[in-house]
Parts: sequence; structure tokens; C-alpha cells
Amino acid sequence: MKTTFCTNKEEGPSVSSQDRTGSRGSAKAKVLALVGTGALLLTGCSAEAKRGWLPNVERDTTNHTAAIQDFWVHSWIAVIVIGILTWGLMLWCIIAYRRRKNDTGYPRQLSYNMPLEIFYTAIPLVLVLVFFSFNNTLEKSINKPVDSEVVVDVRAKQWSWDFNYTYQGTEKHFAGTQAHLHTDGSEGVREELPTLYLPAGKTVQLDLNSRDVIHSFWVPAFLQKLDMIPGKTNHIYLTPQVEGSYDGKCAELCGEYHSEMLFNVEVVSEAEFKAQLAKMDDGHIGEEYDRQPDAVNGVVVEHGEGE
Ligand SMILES: [Cu+2]
Repeated sequence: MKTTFCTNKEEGPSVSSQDRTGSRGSAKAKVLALVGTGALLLTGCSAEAKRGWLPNVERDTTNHTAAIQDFWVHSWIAVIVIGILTWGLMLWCIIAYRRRKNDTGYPRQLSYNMPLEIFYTAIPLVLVLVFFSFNNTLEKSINKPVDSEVVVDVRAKQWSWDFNYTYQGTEKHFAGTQAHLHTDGSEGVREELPTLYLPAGKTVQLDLNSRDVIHSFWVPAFLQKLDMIPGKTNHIYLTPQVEGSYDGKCAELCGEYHSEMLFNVEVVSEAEFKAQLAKMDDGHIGEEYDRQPDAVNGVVVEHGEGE
């Protein structure tokens, strides 16, 4: 690319660069047309395309999804525009400076062009810094601790989930059991999955813990995912805003049945949330059940086997 660009300044051995590039105005118009077409394609498309094919069906699924979606879509628009410009310049060089019928030997070879070298280094650096800055600002705002109305201590275990709720001074828990996917490809495990209930419109703090190995808490529709590390508590703060059922899963390969470490999230009204809590057992199931995934359900597992 370097030498190709440099030849623009030189008189080639047989054909001048001005002859090769043709009208500069028309090249400029072509680039503008490409950018314009891209912008049109992006604005005139489906709701799915407008959210950049992200899995958060509603823009405001949680209080963070709109900002995350905007960052994602705007980043793609920026990189596509940069891509079109870069590919356009490459294509222009390939066509304008191609070898012609009567050309003989090599074109004049050049080693350095300082302004171009600085340009190539500075522009990508600025681009990366701009992306980093936007990303950093967004992440900081999402991860800012919030004094939450609902606190759920989520404990991941090979290969299911326990949920310890603290709400209005009461402590409740649900102990999940591993899902068993049907090997014949038929559906039907959804109802059997552990369910995390969250009240719509209430601030929620998720304390993410692990009972054994590293897992990862992921609700694709919430556009957030965070590791669950033994001995360390990570936090997610969010407000679910749209009632409905969402899929949840472990996103860190955590052993043989990682693929069956699934759960449901039900975002419900506050009344329904209270009704669901009332059905659960009192208290929390804490570290005493670490490495004993099913003990809370009356199943005692021998340690060190099959793990
Ligand atoms: Cu896992």
C-alpha cells in the first residue's frame, strides 16, 4: 500500500499518475455514493437490524439495554464507514495504478513517506482511543453500585443454580437442579429449568458467586454477562423493565454438563414476585453447600468423583 500511494507523487517511468487516476471529482463522488447507500441501508431496515441483531427484543428490556444497543449500533456504523473508506482507497489504488499493456519493468520503488507513515499510525490510534473512551464511560455507568430493592445472591454450581433472595427484610431461597437435554432433539425442558424471578421496575442487585469452578452468568436479552469466580463475588446492578420470560445460561465452559446449566428468568409484576417468594423456602443456602450441588435437595454426592 505504501509504495502504491507514493507513486502518486512520482512521474512513473512510462505513464503519469494524473493520466491513471482520471477525474478526482468522480472518484470522490463514488466514495460519497457508497457511504450514502450504506447509510440508507442502515436506516431503512427492520427492527431486528436496527438493534444490530442483538438479542434484547425490546430496546428497554433493562435500564441498561438501550445504551448498550446504541453503543453497539453506532460502533458498527463507524467501523463500516471506516471500512468503506479504506476498502475504497485500496480498490482505487489497485485499479488506478494497475500494470498497463505497454508498461515495462518495475515502477519506481520508494522506501519512506513520512507524512503517510504518521497518518497510518496516528489515525488508527485515535480511533482505538475514541472507542475505548466511549466503552469505558458506558461500562462505568452500568457497573455503578446501586442501593437495590431486591438482592439476589446467585450461586452457580456444576451444573445448576441456587438463588437466595433478600426482599423487604425477608430471606428466601430456591435450589436448582441440573437440566437434562433430550438427546433425541425434542423440546420440553424449559418448564423443568430453575427459574430466577425478578420484579419489573425494581432495582436489582445480583451477587454472583460460585460453589466450585468458574462459571458465567448470562442472560442474553439483558446484554450483560459476568464471570462467577470461586471465592470472589461479582455484582450486576440492573432494573428489569419489560415483563416476560428470558433464557439464561452459563457462558463459561465449566465441565461435562456445562451445556445443561440453563435457567429461566421471569420478569413479573411485584405482586406476582411476592407470590412466588411466598412459595419458596425460608433462609439462604450459603457456602455450606459449596461442592455439594444436590445436598440441599436431600441428595448427598461423593466428592471427587466424575468431576
Ligand atoms: Cu457453568
